[in-house]
Amino acid sequence: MSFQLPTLKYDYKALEPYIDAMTMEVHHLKHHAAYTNNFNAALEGSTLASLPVEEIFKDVSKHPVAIRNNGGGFYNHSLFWDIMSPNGGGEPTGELLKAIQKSFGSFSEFKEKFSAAATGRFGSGWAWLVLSNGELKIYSSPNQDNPLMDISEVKGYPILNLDVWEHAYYLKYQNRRPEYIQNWWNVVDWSAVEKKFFDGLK
Ligand code: MN3
Repeated sequence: MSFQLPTLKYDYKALEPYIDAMTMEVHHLKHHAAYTNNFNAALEGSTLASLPVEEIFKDVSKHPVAIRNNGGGFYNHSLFWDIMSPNGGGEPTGELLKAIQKSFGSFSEFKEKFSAAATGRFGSGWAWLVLSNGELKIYSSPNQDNPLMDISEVKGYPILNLDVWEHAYYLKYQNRRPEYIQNWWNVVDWSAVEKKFFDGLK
């Protein structure tokens, strides 16, 4: 058994003009595929290979660093594709909106804080919205780390993430990471994020 590169639910060009087709294609077929292949290679012959990825992350500090980096790359991108849509943007509703208001005051304050975490991540990494003990938290991780890992400074169930590695935006935005982040909100699929939120509450 091995981990599979997921198929996207939209075309590479579907997120334009906010994320360009070339970036999406290279990101999925080259970067994400490499993480997936290298993750499987790192697991070969290990008893970990039969575990769900979430279980592997729980003790990731005890495993070779290739498992942390490539397992993170496999998982983080799978979530990232899933929480975007050509019909995205706008604001969440219902219980998710209430939880965001409770934790951050308002949706616009949440957006500002999440954008700041993404902009401020030095070098390569991710911004996260995490369900942590029933509460929503924002933080950013370096490299391919994520909140399911035992080494994470904030632990919990990730419901939204944003890739701020240069490979995620450089072809279209070059050094303008804040512009990429601002435009990215237009493709966030709040119904997918809400689904993750309810999964995390279970
Ligand atoms: Mn990436």
